[in-house]
Amino acid sequence: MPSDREGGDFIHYILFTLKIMNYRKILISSLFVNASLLSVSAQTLKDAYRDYWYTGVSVNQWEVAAQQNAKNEHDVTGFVGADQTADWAVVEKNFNAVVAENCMKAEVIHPQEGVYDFTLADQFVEKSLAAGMRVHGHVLIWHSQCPYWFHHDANGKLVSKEVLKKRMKEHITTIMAHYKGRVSSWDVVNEAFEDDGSFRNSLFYQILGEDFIPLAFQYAREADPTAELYYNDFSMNKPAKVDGVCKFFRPLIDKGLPIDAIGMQGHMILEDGAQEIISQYDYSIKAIASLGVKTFFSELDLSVLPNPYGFSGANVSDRFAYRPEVDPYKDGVPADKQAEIDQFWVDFYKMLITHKEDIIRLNYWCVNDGNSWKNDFPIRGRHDYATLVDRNNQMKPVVQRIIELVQPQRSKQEKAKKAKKK
Ligand code: 9MR
Repeated sequence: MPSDREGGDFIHYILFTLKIMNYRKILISSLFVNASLLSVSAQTLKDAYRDYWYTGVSVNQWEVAAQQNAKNEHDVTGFVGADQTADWAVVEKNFNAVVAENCMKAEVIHPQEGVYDFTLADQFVEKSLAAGMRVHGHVLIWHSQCPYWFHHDANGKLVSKEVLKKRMKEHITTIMAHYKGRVSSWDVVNEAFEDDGSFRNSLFYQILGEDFIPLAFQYAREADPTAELYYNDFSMNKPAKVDGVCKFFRPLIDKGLPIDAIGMQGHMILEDGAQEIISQYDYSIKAIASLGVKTFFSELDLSVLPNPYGFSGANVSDRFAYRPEVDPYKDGVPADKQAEIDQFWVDFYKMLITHKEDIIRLNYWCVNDGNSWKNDFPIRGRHDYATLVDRNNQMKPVVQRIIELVQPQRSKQEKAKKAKKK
């Protein structure tokens, strides 16, 4: 029998042991909680939506490789790029598909007749494939960033139908053959329509009429029968535009046009009205799906800045003058505005989720707010917040809310409670 003192010590010992056990329990459960919280917050956009669609992003040449040589010091628009290779970690971690922002456009890759320069595009494709990403090709036939030689003869006259067909076929075949088996899908034709649904009066249209579109798809299918082939345009939230595009493609698709999807760029402007944008895209997705092809968003971003000129679309030639009043968030976005932006993304994703079966890919345009083209378009030198990644390469908090939309797991609080009880 232990003495009183011994008995007291014994009780202390028991209490002490229980306490330790309790601490251990708390420690173990808190480790458990932290681990589960970690696993929730470590979830990435690409992983959360893996069973829904590809989550992609465009990358520029300075994100792919630090450019040393003078030839690559500026892009085709004169923008001087600094070394942005640090962005690549964000790309690899959060996205599983990529597209080149500029270096696969005709002006870069095929600057003169018969002269191809795959230098930048090859760097981009090799690095992306090595990182296990799906590579999308942008773009084969597009009126913009298309070199002068493509449509003109030596005397500066527009070429004949036959010459343009030959040039288109050679251009498409050479580029697609070069990337056969490596580039999974292509924007075969880009931006052939105006916002009212009529044809854009591009040089392709002036020379070949609307035939340039089915011809391009035919050449592309012949060049690489394994690649997916897409049409792609901006302002596809506008009913008149999507209706015009669908009206043109429906009979062609019915007759067997080799096309896999019709894409929407998705350059959005918050000032247009969150609910309006969302319900318009809801309509557009249904309209495209009714043709029997898939859809995708190829260039998603959301401008949160004022739109005093009532601008819409993504015509790169549209520019307006800078005024301080149109650049209100130089030092950051106020909390109420941020809440509105976040709610937009959540509601937009909720709508997209209902169309899971029809969407191939959600592709963001530019990796982060800092290098987004929206800072310079349509007004140069503004501070926009158009992407889901901030200027320090951090995913914004709203991304976690977007992830939780498709996470069937319990909420963090429920998880923590359960773990405590164990
Ligand atoms: O983001 C691209 C920007 O760096 C270029 O200066 C611009 C030149 O045309 O093209 C931008 O990308 C466009 C894309 O290729 C097609 N849709 C509209 C995009 C924004 O203009």
